[in-house]
Formats: sequence, C-alpha cells, structure tokens
Amino acid sequence: MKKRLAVFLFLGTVFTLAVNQLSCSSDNPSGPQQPPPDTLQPEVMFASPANQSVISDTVTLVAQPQGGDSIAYVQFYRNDSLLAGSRDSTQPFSFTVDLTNLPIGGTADFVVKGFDNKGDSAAGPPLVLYHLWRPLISDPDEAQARDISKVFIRSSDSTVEFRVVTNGNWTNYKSSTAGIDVALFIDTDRDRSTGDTAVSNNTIPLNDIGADIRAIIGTHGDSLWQFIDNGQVWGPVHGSGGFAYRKIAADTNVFEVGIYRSRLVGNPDTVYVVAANVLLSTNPFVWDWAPDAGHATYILGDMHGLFPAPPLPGAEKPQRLATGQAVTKSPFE
Ligand SMILES: [Ca+2]
Ligand SMILES: [Ca+2]
Repeated sequence: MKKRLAVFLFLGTVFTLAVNQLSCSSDNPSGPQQPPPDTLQPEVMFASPANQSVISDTVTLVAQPQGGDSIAYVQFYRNDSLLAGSRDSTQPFSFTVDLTNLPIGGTADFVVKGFDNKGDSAAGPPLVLYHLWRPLISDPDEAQARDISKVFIRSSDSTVEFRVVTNGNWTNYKSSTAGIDVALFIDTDRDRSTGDTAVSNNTIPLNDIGADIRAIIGTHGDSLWQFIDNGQVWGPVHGSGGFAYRKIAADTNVFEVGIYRSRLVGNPDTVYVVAANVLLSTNPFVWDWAPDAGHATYILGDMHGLFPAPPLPGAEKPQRLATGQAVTKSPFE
C-alpha cells in the first residue's frame, strides 16, 4: 500500500512540474497572441578603431550590431554630416575615410547609426580620432625666441614618440645662440619621491613631477638619461643606444624623437610629462616650461598604433658633445 502511494505521489509531482513548465513557456496564457511592441532599437557601435586612437591619412571605420533590433543598414556621419556613400547593409559594416586634409593632431568626430526595416534608427557612442599625432601640451607664445609651442605624442607597443614645435625657427639646432636646448622630463611612476625634482643646481623645480627619464635635444647633445635615485644623479642610458629614432633638420621649428618603451623605467602604462627649453644666449638663461605649471598626463596603454610605423633604423647612439665642445654645464643638471 505504501509503495502504491509513493508511485502516486511521484506521478503527481511529475504532472505538476510539466504543467508549470508549459505555463512558463507561454507568453500570454490568458488571451490571444499579440505582437509585442517594438521596443528594440537597431543598436550599433564602432568595433574599430578604438576611441581616441591616433590614425593615419586614411582610416576604415568598422561597426557592429549590439544585440538590439535587426539592422537593415548603417550610415556613417562625420561632425553630424552624413558621409556620402557610407550606407552599408552587409556585415561587417565599414567605411573608409580620407583625413589627409586634417592638420597634424587634428581631431575627427564620427557617429554610426543603425536603421531597421520599420523606420527606426539609433546612433551609437561617438568616436574621436586624432590625425597622425595626439596633442599633449599646448603652451602660449611667451615672446621668447624659440619657446615651446606644442608637444604632440603617440605610442605603439614598442615606442613612445614626441613631436615638439617651437615658436620661431632655429638655424642650427645645436647652436648655443640660435638653437635649442630642449628637455623632455618623464615621470614614469607618477611619484615625485622618485627621480629628479629640480634642475639648474636644484634651484628651479621641475614643476610638480619627479622625473625618472629625460631626453635632451639640442646644444647639450642628443641623449637619453635615467635618474639614479641612489646617488641623485642623471646617468646616460647606454646599451644599444639612446633613442629609437630622431628627426631634426636645420632651419625649421619641429623635431621628432622616438624612445623605446622598454627604456621607460618600470614599463609604465601612464606617465607624466614636462618639457623645457633653455635660451642659452641670455644671461641668466631664460627658461620656457611647457606646461608652465603642473604636468601633462599620457596613457600609453590607450594607443593603438594605427599611424604609420616609425622609422626604426636601429637605435641611435646618444650624441653627446665631445670634450671641450661644451661651453657651459648643462642647465638640466
Ligand atoms: Ca618619479
Ligand atoms: Ca611656457
């Protein structure tokens, strides 16, 4: 008798479970089927390049659906204007844009919109891209000869690159009267208690950073240095050389220098940067800081290497002045 009762209870449980299952799977068990309201949007967003990338003269925008309504086609917009011919109904949605006319460091703003077959459309998050270089520091014209105007930056997995522009040309950049003496100070651990905090015999603070690496270009040689905390001195970076590359010409106002990321102490993701130029032809020397106070912050991990690969002819040997050539001790000491 007990056995029959157990079988009966078991069958009852199975029946109840089955009914529950059917109830759960029915959207509308109490009335006729209604088409659900169309609350889904044809959501789409950029898949590449990543937001805030540095890109070359042309870039291919790629967009993908975001799991909303099915997408009939997408269109791409730049500064709210539809890009002619950008309609694409085949995944992956893409469109190639020519940015050749954009200035170096200029930004381009893009939006992609998805459209469904019911007349709905939805815009994805905007995309901002930089042309060739990303602005890092913009410094006012301080009416000094060859003071720093702008510093641009970009990076890849292997290098971080700087592009420095001055107000007014130099002739021979190494000339102590008509050249430059620029230092790029990099706080690789964003910690003022490590690295150098003041220059010119500790009389001029390096704004608010503790610089662990410095690159010097100009009168006092083209060289890369690392601060030795144990001893409080700068030591040249030896090994396979100083810079990854250096591009500087006579009678111009811009130079570029590449540094291997492996040279940055600790291989940081984020660095602080302060630039300085010293006019050696005046007594006392005239300093130009960029920025004038504080520092610029750069996240190396943000960059995506979409600009042309930098020329890497092999690391450059640090070019330091020969004995007797230096007329003054470097003001960066
Ligand atoms: Ca530091
Ligand atoms: Ca300045």
